[in-house]
Amino acid sequence: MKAKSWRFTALAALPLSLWLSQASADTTAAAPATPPTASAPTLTPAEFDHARQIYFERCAGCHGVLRKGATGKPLTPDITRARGSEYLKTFIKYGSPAGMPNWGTSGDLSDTEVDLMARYIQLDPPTPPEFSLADIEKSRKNIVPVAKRPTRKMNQYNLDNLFSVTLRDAGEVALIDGDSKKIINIVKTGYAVHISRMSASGRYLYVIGRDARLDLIELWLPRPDIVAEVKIGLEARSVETSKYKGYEDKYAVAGSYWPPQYVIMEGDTLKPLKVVSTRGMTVDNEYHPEPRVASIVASHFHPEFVINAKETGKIMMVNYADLNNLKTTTIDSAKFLHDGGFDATGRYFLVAANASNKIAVVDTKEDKLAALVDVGKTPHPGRGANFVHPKFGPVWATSHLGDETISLIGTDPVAHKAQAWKVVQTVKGQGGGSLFIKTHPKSSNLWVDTPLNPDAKLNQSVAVFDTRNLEAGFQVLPVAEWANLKGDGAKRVVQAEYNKAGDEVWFSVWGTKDGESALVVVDDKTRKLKTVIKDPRLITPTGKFNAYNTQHDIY
Ligand code: DHE
Repeated sequence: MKAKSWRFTALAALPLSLWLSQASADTTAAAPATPPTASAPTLTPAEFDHARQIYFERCAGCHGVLRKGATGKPLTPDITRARGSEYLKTFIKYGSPAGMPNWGTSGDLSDTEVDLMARYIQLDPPTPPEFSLADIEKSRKNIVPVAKRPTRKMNQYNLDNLFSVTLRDAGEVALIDGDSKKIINIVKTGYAVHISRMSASGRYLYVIGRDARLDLIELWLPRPDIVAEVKIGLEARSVETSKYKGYEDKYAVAGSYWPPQYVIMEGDTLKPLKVVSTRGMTVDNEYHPEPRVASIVASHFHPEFVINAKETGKIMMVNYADLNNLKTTTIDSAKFLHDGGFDATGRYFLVAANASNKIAVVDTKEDKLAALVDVGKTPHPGRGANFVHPKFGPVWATSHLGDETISLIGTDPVAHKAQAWKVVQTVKGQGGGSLFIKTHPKSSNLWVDTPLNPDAKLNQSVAVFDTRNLEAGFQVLPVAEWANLKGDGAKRVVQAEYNKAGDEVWFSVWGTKDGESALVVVDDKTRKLKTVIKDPRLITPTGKFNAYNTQHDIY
């Protein structure tokens, strides 16, 4: 009886904005959760709730909901109890050079919270509820029905050059006119909103939050705004739309971290049509209960989504031509698939299997693995960078979280066959802790950020190479200094994004939630500061998505 009341107290108190929506209240009550065993440290129900919320917000992304590990180490009780509270507290407070953030000394967690988390992770992980198609449908809001939407563009904005900017800690996106640099609208989205993606026609913008709330923004409205919303699970990172000829704007697909599944929806209403679980065997033929859906892209060669299951290393080419008789080609690659992008032709998709230190190359025309390429430590390309190397022809590049290198992979199996799917050159950047690399077909600059490098000098600046002469090394631009933010908190420079013309490049200067942040626009040709966009509403900007470049996979 005692255990039961513990269980219901803990689950019922969970904030709706996190794991559960209103619509899934029934699912909550039925959710299985494992109470702590006698030998584990004890937590009050209130402490348990607080710890679970912190775990969801800070830890689950790397260690997994069931704590089986991925980018971060496994944290199951057999491991954590053997380590003991003092060891765990030190690790959580100070972090590690291998990539564990210093949650205590960074000020993100208080000493009491560090102590709480050290005890929490020695308990059995609670299993969150499942989320069915009915739960998804119950959560859906048809805010502006299709019949009431405009039939043509009702504003004067140059929508091709619109930027959708993630305001991470505000749970919002800022829609910014790339021409005037003025904020068009700030739209309330999901918790710690993650990415934005465009529909094939450029009319719709899709935004997904970590809490799996998916918002559909209609760009034709006099002031672009949300017209539909749905919760596709309890935790998510990815969304994409159908781009194959004849299916433009027809479907959206979103992948969730929990439950491990993907959902295909109507593109204009977000009505869920099909939910498919990703649970199953890894490429090493072991069962995994939580293969989270990482990146998703839309094929240009077939009516297919390319869906990457992180823990299993399986890449699923899901054909959406007939949802009732769903055909899926499953490609074995390498474990811990994360982020990636197309080569310049749009035929090959290159995705980081980050903790395997590999890039998997998928031929989306033949639906086959073209290669598995060994690169540096923990590749993290974002969507990567395509350019023509003076010696090796077309290449795609990734930087790394775990070392300072940038790997260049040949992508032309016809005219540069000997170089195709091989690392043709490795250059050294400023340091490890890189998350995103970027160039543009009209530019010869290659930008490499280092926001997770512990050295403030590195995480507050960006390195830029000349793709025509990589041997010459890089120039460092003091982007955070240019932003001239008030206060001493973090000022991480993150994710370069080009405008449509490819003649200017935008950076986020990611400040603290309560402090100042900014967007810094650099002239691509001169590499000089063009302008700083500041506004009290720009809270913790991180990812930026130029409508045209995102719609056409230009990077
Ligand atoms: Fe991301 C892309 C997952 C932390 C900013 N991030 C992605 C994708 C995945 C992912 C699966 C690919 C989506 C796609 O293409 O369909 N990210 C995760 C995590 O699991 C992780 C490591 C931990 C977590 O708890 O979420 C994580 N990501 C972050 C951040 O802390 C970043 C830097 C800031 C933020 O806003 O949260 C961040 N992730 C981004 C951005 C992209 C992204 C900007 C898209 C890059 C692009 O150019 O497309």
